[in-house]
Amino acid sequence: MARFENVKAVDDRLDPFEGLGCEDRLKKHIVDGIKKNLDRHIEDALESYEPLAIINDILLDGMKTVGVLFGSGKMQLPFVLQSAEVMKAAVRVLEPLMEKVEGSEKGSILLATVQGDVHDIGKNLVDIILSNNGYRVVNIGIKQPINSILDAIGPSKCQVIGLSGLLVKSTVIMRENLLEMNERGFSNYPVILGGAALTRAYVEQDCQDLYNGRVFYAQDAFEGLRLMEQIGSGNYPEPRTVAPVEVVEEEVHERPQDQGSPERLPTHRLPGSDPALYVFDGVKSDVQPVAPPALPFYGARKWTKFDIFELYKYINPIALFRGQWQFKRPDGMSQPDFNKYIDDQAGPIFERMTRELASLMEPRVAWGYFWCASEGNDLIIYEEDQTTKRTRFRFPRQRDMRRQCLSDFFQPIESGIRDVVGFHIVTVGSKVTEHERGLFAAGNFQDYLYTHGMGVETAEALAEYWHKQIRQEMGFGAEEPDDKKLLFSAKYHGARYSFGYPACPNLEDQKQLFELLNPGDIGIELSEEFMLVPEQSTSAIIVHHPEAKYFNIR
Ligand code: B1M
Repeated sequence: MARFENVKAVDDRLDPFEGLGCEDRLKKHIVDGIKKNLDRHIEDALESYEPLAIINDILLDGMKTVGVLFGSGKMQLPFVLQSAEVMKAAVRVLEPLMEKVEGSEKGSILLATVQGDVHDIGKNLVDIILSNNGYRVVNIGIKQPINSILDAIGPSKCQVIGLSGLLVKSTVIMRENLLEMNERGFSNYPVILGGAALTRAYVEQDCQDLYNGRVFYAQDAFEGLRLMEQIGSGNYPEPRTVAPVEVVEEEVHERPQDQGSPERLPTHRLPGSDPALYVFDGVKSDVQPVAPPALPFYGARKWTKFDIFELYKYINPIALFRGQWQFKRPDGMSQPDFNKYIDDQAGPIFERMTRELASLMEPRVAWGYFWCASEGNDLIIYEEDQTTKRTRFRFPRQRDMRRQCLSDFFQPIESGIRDVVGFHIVTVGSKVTEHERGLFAAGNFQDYLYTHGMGVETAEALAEYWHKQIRQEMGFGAEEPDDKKLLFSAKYHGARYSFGYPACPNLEDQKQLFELLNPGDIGIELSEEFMLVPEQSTSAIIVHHPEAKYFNIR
């Protein structure tokens, strides 16, 4: 913690490098993330050292200290990224002075997010950490089919293949990729797999069992770094020396998207993937449908006029500061001290970001209300005449516990009553994502993380804000909690379920959703893999039933 105090307390009039030798000065630049006077101090060091020695022996030593501080909980991720920025800036100065020395890198990895998966940030964090710790990284981007990866690996001259992916489906794709690598004779490449839907057991047991080469699991970027070191030295654990790990069943939190640490989904049994869960066997849950609210209007509408600063008030600080920006409570720090620490550290960054990004946020919403009725596991959507069937969603039913299924929250078809269901799709547009990409490319890693987090959580905030609007339109405004904290833990009337989450796991259902809401008008498209474009967008089915809460499907 002394480190952070120093960062804040630096007095520009004093020279923090006073009295230090050239090596310690450069290390201090790296560890404390100070860019000022870096060029001058590099010039001084060049009088005694070759550029390559400055990188390998001094700067990388500084990065090693950064890794140790991070690993022991004494440095937070944003400051690690600040150090990486300084490292990159230093290398930029030194590289033109160096002959390209073969083998000067510690190792090399080709990084890709797998086919159908648009998630960039996890892979890019791995890129930042590895490339600023002496590894050569060839980052070929998102949505990469195995063909492109294997086409690129030879020319890239990389030693390791790193695959990233956040979607549950990506875990299956990774498995298929490994099989294809076996078949095509690429299993001499060690593979590192990372991403929130993976489990260690799945990678180190299931995937290792089928891959002829070695495959490793990295829970985070630093584990990726450790693995690269182990692979480089040939000093890694033999396969299957890991103790059998019990299959981790999916945990569903009240608001899964608000949890700081990724929930681990079971990868060999995807939630809701068993066709039997969709076949209605006549046994419903004990949920009793309630009288529907008055239909606010039939069909879809759009809204684009927002006060961005009003929306920012709906950002869940825990999700942003701890989940996205990854501020973690250091060992031994009390919760109240940590709360204060977060306020002091992250609060001013948040203020800055809200201003800087205001003009890049383009909040837009498509939402609507439709007549509906349930039939077994299905939810039938009707035309305005309440009689003509328009479309039908089919949801999985829990095989145990309360045997819940989303359709149970609605009036059954045989009641003759037409119930009301809401849907929405919200986006903050693509400008913020483009800006984020620019920051990554320019090596502004800390702001890259901050901006990405702001984009993500502003999209979530917009969904929260609009769900509140929907509750009001449905007539539940009087029941709103006063405290935003209760809003963030979904303590309000009804629930919003995002497609792709356990109760409605099929991303394909978004096709029907698009037919209902037609969000193309506000610039939201559905990709071939049923992902929403722009990236910072989210969709949901809004259920008015007072008992509707998140539940899991096994
Ligand atoms: Co959504 N989302 N989301 N989401 N989201 C997930 C991915 C999901 C797993 C949540 C869940 O179900 N529990 C789920 C996918 C499930 C599935 O596949 N069916 C999901 C869904 C369903 C969706 C939507 C479809 C929901 C909807 O609107 N209907 C929708 C889709 C959006 C779209 O199509 N454009 C959606 C929307 C959103 C938000 C916009 C609200 C937001 C931003 C998404 C974005 O970034 N574009 C969001 C968020 C925030 C999440 C979760 C909660 C967090 C993702 C994140 O930012 N992680 C996520 C659940 C989760 O992960 N807990 C979820 C932080 C990031 C730094 O971590 O990428 O894992 P990560 O990288 C880490 C490690 O994993 C590791 O190191 C990194 C750094 O430490 N690592 C590697 C990663 N790759 C590695 C490679 C390595 C080594 C380590 O070596 C090669």
